[in-house]
Amino acid sequence: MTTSPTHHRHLQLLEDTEAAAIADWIRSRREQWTPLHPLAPAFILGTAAYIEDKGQASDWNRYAEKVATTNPMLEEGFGDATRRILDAMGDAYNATFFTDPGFGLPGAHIFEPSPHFLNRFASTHFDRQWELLDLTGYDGVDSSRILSFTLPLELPTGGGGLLLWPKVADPTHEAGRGKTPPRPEDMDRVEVEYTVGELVVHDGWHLHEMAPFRSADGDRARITLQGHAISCDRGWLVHW
Ligand SMILES: O=C(O)CCC(=O)C(=O)O
Repeated sequence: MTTSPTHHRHLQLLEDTEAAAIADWIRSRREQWTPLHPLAPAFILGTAAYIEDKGQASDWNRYAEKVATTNPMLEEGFGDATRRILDAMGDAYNATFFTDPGFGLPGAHIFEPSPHFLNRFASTHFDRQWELLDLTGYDGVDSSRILSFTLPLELPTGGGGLLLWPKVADPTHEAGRGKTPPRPEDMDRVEVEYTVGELVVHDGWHLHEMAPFRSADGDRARITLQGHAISCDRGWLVHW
């Protein structure tokens, strides 16, 4: 395990063959992928609050309904890997990590090779998904303690990574609810290199962004498992 000034950690989790088997299963569920963009081949599998919930009261019901359908599917496809993520994070942070059937399980981001992804294409953001969830059932929710994690299962030609800045969110900054904070200077930016099967965990209050593709060649996609966690009295509630 390594740490850095941006407080990210790498935790070895899956063998290449295990990661490839999950990526193949995700591909086999293509008809259940949700497109993220009208033109670019970007998709998710699962239910992510940042997509379903734009802060309207009715959005919460839609999120909950979709979670009830997708959670059993994700459990069938890679429930064991999700449990291994929770166990590894539990060991690394010496705490309990748990899921709630009412919240989206960690799901998959899928980006197929395309020139669309050669330039910076993703939002620069802090992870404020927890603001979109109904956390009233939990005591001691501490939004200053959040974590985000990504498990690469397949990486495109040239690899993949995460752009991460030492900049920590100003709690008064209205960066949530779909607004992208202004892009900071790139000078102090770190590019975290992803490795298939190695979980990257970071404090979601550090500004970050998916790194662009380095090549649009080849047929390997960027397929990752993605999730977030927020601290409460019971431990760390994992959600997407
Ligand atoms: O896929 C990645 O590298 C990071 C994704 C991310 O930042 C997010 O889903 O909040």
